[in-house]
Amino acid sequence: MTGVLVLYGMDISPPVRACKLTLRALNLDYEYKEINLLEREHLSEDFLKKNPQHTVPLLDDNGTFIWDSHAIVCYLVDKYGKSDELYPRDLVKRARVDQRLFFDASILFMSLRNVSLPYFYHQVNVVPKEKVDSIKDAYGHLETFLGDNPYLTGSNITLADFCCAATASALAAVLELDQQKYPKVAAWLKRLSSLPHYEEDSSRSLEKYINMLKPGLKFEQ
Ligand SMILES: N[C@@H](CCC(=O)N[C@@H](CS)C(=O)NCC(=O)O)C(=O)O
Repeated sequence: MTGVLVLYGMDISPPVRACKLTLRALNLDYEYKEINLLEREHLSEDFLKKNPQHTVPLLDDNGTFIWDSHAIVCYLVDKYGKSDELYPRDLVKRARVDQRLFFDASILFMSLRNVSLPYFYHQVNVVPKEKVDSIKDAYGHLETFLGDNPYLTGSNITLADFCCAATASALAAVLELDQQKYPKVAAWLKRLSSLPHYEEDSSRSLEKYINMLKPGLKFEQ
């Protein structure tokens, strides 16, 4: 049953891009509703009823509301995937994907949000050194996770790649990826960018995001 899925998002948001990539990979039709965070539309009574945590992305599947991109993408594969390739049912394989998803939620994305949220909502444009260091650490972990594999958990693309790549690519708004230091991360991001429709679902919004954040930031020495 498709067609009843509604994704609420803001196009520049990294976790929204991860959901769009997943919906595309599953070949699902959905309605997209833009929520302008800068206009505080996520704090409206109507949106708060759907998601009291007031974050995007938010999925409405026929009246069931799910938020947090990681919960959304896992739900989509479990419910609508024709195979379990993107989110394996095998417990050990799934645990590896989950580890990377939780890494994205708790480490990778937070290293970005800790800079972007103060900037967009409180006009804090000076980035302290420790916040830049946390981004370097996050890039380093991704480099290690990749090892000799083309994707984050091995030879197949999974939800871990969609979620982590959506965030990792956006980190360039704060700290450009050093290709000499993190060659595997650079090659992995390039590999993902050749997915069909990646431009439409991800690259254009990414460019917009970087242009909104990067020029305004200053760095503590
Ligand atoms: N872990 C969440 C993070 C969601 C998140 O922080 N989204 C940002 C936009 S990128 C947002 O909605 N910010 C508004 C707010 O937190 O009030 C996810 O993966 O969905």
